[in-house]
Formats: sequence, structure tokens, C-alpha cells
Amino acid sequence: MSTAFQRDQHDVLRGFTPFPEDRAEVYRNAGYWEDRPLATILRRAAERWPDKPGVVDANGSYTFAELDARADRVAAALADRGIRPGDRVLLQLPNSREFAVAVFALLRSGAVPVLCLPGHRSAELGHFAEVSGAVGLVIPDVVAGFDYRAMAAGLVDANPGLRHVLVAGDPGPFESWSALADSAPADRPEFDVDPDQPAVLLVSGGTTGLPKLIPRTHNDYVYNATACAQACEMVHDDVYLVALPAGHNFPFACPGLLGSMTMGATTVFTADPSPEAAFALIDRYGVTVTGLVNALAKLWTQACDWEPVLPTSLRVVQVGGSRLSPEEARYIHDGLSTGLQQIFGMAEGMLQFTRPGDDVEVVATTQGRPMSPHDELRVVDEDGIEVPPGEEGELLVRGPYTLNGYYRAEEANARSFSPDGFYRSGDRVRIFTEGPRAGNIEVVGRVKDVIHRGGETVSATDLEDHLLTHPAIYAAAAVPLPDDYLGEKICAAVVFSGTPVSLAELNAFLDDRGASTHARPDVLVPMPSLPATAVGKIDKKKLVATITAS
Ligand code: OOB
Repeated sequence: MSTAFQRDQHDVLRGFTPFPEDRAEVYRNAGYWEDRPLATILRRAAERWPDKPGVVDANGSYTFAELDARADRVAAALADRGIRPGDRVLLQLPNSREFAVAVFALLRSGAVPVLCLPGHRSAELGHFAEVSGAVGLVIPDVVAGFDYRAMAAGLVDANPGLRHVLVAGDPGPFESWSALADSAPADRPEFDVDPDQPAVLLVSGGTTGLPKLIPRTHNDYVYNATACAQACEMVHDDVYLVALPAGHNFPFACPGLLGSMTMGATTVFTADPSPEAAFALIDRYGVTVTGLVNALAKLWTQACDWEPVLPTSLRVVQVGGSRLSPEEARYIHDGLSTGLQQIFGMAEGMLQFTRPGDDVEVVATTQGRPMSPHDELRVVDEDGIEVPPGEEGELLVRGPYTLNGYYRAEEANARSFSPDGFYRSGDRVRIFTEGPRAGNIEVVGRVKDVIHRGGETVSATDLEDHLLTHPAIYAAAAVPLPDDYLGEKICAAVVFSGTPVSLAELNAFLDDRGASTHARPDVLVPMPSLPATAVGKIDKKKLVATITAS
């Protein structure tokens, strides 16, 4: 092994916090960590089910064996171009078979893919390139009028370390990804994978500041995908639809593409998550499982009223990413699929979900329970002291697939972890102790998602839940607006589905519901839709900026 090679492999570990040895041993002994590379998920599927369709998109399909062979060929070509084990490569392909090829090819070249979302732009990509020290970028040419090559040109200027830009489609001044895949096979690189090292870098989902990078190790991520497929009772004959951006942890590994592959289940990609496009694919391929964010799940439910083809084959519809009010959950359960599964997850690791067969009340009013028996949950007050069972507080988590530190982010890490290695989620939760919901969690909001109105602290979620019970309100977000007298005043941004109501009428409705008097909107802003993040959650930062600018 050359010195340069060792240096490259070592460089990926700078700014990476591994699992502490004592806990690693526990996870190995429990059988969760299998000490195998993440890319073996595909190899095993190709060995066991070579001729089964592995990945499908609008342009065709690859069997597991074809996908495996193609990933090997591209890995060889990447190594040939100078991509070395440990190198970070930004991956920003749209939902397609080629996304799956790219992930496994990069892993097999020894590179660490940084999974960006199609909605990220140069601010985010530049930040990821800089923090990760990426040497490459894989992008499409033009999607929905946006030219990714023009963005790449700017990124390369600002980050000279980005030596390889590969474009799926018309490459412009860069190299063609497709030609790479079709190029003559060379020898695939041989190197040792340490399964305790990062396999991929995910991006954090927060809407404050730029996303952070989350290292997921081979061991923790193989476990994540495998255990998730089991918890969702996925079977070989299931067909999973990737409707959210494929690089997001949810459709990638919860169970998503990777979990499906552990069962030999087929994954269908759609770059267009609209009900028209998605329902047609669900019907054509008999899709049985999918994962959606709240807004998309509601849109699909609504569309069941008018779409000619209905998604009747769906057995499990996972909904997560932001809080689903009980009203919204019942609406989706009754209108789209009785197989609704609430999932409360984070790119940082920890996953909770309701399980198939749970009582409908549990599914409607909780975000489920931990995926792993070794997930450790702690609910604490502002001073970090554990609250009595059943009470609300901030959720701290630690476990076999939860990160131990953001990548190269010392300052954020000092804030985000307790001294004994628990990740401070920033989510306000309570864990039910009694009745049919015992053991399940309710996410009551973000710790910081509050409005300081006069002397009162108002929970945005409480108000949103009240607003969503109004028959004419389809979507709602409560946000603070600056106010000279109150410090902050309460703004309700609302999407109406029925006849719009006035602020006075809305407040009368809240009166009737017994909502507390200091938690009433001061301002009502009707909107055609609420601004969304790259994965489709309500983006409150953008919402406040839009309202204050108008
Ligand atoms: C998922 O991951 P991220 O990283 O985009 O966002 C994580 C955050 C959580 O900390 C929480 O604030 C929120 O999103 N969240 C939920 C939720 N699921 C996620 N808040 C309330 N209820 C839920 N069910 O969003 C994600 C990752 C894997 C699977 C599913 C979602």
C-alpha cells in the first residue's frame, strides 16, 4: 500500500467520531453489527435473486445481477479516473436507477458518497464540498429548467479540490456519467473496508442554518436497513416506491431502497411524486410500500377523490418527517391507506414507528416506538434533568445506529451531545406510560418551535393542531413575527381548502375549542401553499422571510 493511499484513507477519519468501543462490543454481541461493507447488500441480493428486477424507473429496469455488474463496472471506471478509497464524492442524481448504480459504484470504489438532494443549490453544495473536502460531484444535466452543470462550474471555481464532475445526460464541459458506465471494464479496485468507518455522509434536515454532515458507518447503516425492513414486516414480494428524494435517509434506508434490497424486494423510482404519476406507477408495478412526508401524503389522499387510477395495492404507507396531527393521520388512514405507519426518524439515526396491526388510535395519535431494543431514550428538562415518566421534555438518544458526532463540526458537536454520548434531538416529546399507547412516543414539537408573545411562551404545534381541526383549513403553520410591543406576535399561515374565514371567525372557532387565550393568532395570512424544504417539509424560515418581505 502506498503512503499516499494510506493518507487518503486516513483523511476520511479526520473529524469523524466513532462509536465508543464498549458500546460497539454490545452491538456486535447482540448480532446487530455484522462487520460487512454496506455494498454487500447488493452483492447478496444479486447472488440470491439474480434475475429479479432490482430497480425500476420510467426508462426501464435492472435485475439485481445487472445492477451489481453495472456498479462494478462503474466502480472500476471511477478508480481508473483517480477516485481513491476514502475520497468523498457529492451525489446529486434525481430519483432513477442511475442513482442506485451511483451509490453502489461509489461504495465499491471505496469512495464515501455525500447524499445531496436535488433541491439543494450552490449554497448547500458549496458547503458540503468544503466541509467534506469532496473530490467529485455526480449530477444530472438539466432538470425542470435548472442547469446543474452551470452550478457545478461555479462550485469547481470556488472549490478547486472538486476534480471530477460527472454528468448523467449531456455533459457540457464535464465528463459523461453514462459513458463512464458504458466504458470498457477495467479491474475493480481491491481495498479493505473497515466497517466501523463512515460508509456514507447524509445531510441533516434542520431548517436553521446550513445542513450538517452525518457520518453513517457500514455497520450502523447495514443494521438500519435490515432491521427497518424487518420492523415493517417487508417481504420478498413487496415493491417499494421511492417518491421522496432518493438520497434522503427515509426513502434510502428506512427501509427504502436498501431495506428492500435486503429482502430481495423491487424498488421503483419516480422523479415525479405527483398523484397522477405516482398512482400510475403504483398500479403498473403493484407497489405495496412507500414513504411520504406529511404534505405529500395529504395531497395523495385528496387526489383519491378525483384520480381515475387509485393506489389500491399499497399495504404500508409510512408518513414521517414532521408532525402529523391526529386529524391529518385519520384523514390519510381513511382516505389513502389503512396501512398508515407513522415514522419518526432523523438522518442522525434513531427511528421510531408504529407497527402493522397497531390499534388505529395508536397509529393516529403517536409516532410509534423504537426500532431497536438497544435504542436508549432519555427525556429531559431545560437543565438536562430527566423528567418523570410520561411528561414532556427534550428527547436525547443513543444506540446502535445513531451518530456520535457530526462530521467535521466541533462546535455543533459540543452543543449537540451530552457528555455520555446522547444526541440532543431538539425534539420535544413525551412517552406514554399507560393504556394502549404505553411505550409509544408523541412528538409535541421542536424545543425551539415556540413563539415568545409578551411574557408567554406559546407552542406553535398546539396552535397548529387546533387550526387543523377547522373544516376549511387544509394546512397550517404558526410562526413568530417581530412586534414592537409584544416582542413577537403570532402569525397563522393557512392554506384553505374550503371557504376562507376571517381572523375574527377563526378566533371564535378557537374560543369554542377552548384554546388558551394567549395562544391565538394576531395575524392570519392565507396562502396558496406553504414553502417547503428540499424533502418537502414546511420551511418555517422561508415562510417568515416570505411574510416579512411582503
Ligand atoms: C427525517 O429525517 P430528517 O433528518 O430530515 O429530519 C429529522 C427531524 C426530527 O428531528 C424531527 O424534528 C422531525 O424531523 N421529524 C418528525 C417526524 N419525523 C421526523 N417530527 C414529528 N413527527 C415525525 N413523525 O425526517 C426522517 C428520517 C427517516 C425516516 C423518517 C423521517
